[in-house]
Amino acid sequence: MTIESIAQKVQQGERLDESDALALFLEPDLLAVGALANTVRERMHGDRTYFNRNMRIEVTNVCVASCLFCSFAKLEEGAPGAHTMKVEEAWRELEMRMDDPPSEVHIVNGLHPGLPFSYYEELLRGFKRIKPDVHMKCFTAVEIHFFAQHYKMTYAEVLTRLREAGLDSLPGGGAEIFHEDVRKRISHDKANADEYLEVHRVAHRLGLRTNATMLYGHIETFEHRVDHLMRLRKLQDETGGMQAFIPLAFHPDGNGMKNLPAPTAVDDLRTVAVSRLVLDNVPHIKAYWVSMTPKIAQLGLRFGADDIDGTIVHETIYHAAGSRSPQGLSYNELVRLIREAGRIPVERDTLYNVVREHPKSALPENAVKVRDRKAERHLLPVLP
Ligand code: V47
Repeated sequence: MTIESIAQKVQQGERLDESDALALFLEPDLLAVGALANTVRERMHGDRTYFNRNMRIEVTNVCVASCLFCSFAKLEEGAPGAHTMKVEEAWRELEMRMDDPPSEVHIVNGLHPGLPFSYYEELLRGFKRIKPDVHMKCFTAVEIHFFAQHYKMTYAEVLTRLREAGLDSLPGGGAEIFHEDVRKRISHDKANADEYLEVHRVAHRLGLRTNATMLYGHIETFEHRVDHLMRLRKLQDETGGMQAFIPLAFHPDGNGMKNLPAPTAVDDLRTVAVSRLVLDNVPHIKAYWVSMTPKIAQLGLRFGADDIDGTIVHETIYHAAGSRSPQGLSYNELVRLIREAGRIPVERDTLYNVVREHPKSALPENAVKVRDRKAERHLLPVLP
């Protein structure tokens, strides 16, 4: 497979196969791969680039699984650093932000063996009491699988009960690398690939949207990445329920693979680009600024990504693993990153309904450079 023959397929809107995908990972000309992905991205979204006002909460880091890449989990309650919030503490995180409220609360947790199922139902209900229109994007497929086993329910029962309590969609975490040769080494004691995909299948059948991820840049090969993308594309052909794909760059600090280097910028950008080209049926590709850094994520907007995630406010999982990205970005910082990439910033809700579309470049850049929150508030009304 040559880049020219792949380019021809892309121009004709033809689907890429495994050997094309592998060739893209091996192609030395990164910019050629990026340009192809950019063509597809602009065909799908033009210059529009999505972001949202969201916040991350991890209510517990107690986890019975022992994933090799995780720097966040503690095996049991009472271990140094283990923490489980009371539901009131978690609600407080949103209450404190009600002067500038997020439209989405994104919750990912450890697999806690000692909490009753009612804890999660109460958690969701409380958030909706505080802000009835907040979108609750909570619990990875791995957590849903754990709930089903632990509380002896089917996936459909777990999802239905959580939806009745306020769950709106599932985040994409927990996918890691699907291939058994890798999965058995990095996360052997949680949902396997088929189980992860089946949870998403059931969620889609129930009308819930989901995201999907891939944790790359550790012990996996490019063949494993291709296999991962192909399994997701197959599921999406079947259900169409996936909204966004998020490649997650491995962070080595403080975990069982700390001797490995983190992926390079070239690998980050290439992985975004190949994801865009292979996942032709997934509407959105996210350059997640926490995992790639805001600077590489910004470049990702020219390599196939059309989304940069959101304000986040306070991220824990990547910061435990050595991320030097900020904990959160302000609304105006996101607008600026997108604008300076020559794109149109579009504030969205979790389901990609447009909240506010900003003009491509309306303010002198030094006006949006101001980081001070008070100063930003002063500037906000100026934005058309
Ligand atoms: O499932 C954990 C990953 C995920 C490390 O759905 C690590 O919109 C790198 O899934 N290095 C949680 N990655 C985050 C996640 C996510 C993020 C942003 C948006 C969305 C979405 C989902 O983080 C975990 C795991 O795959 N992770 N440790 C690490 N050391």
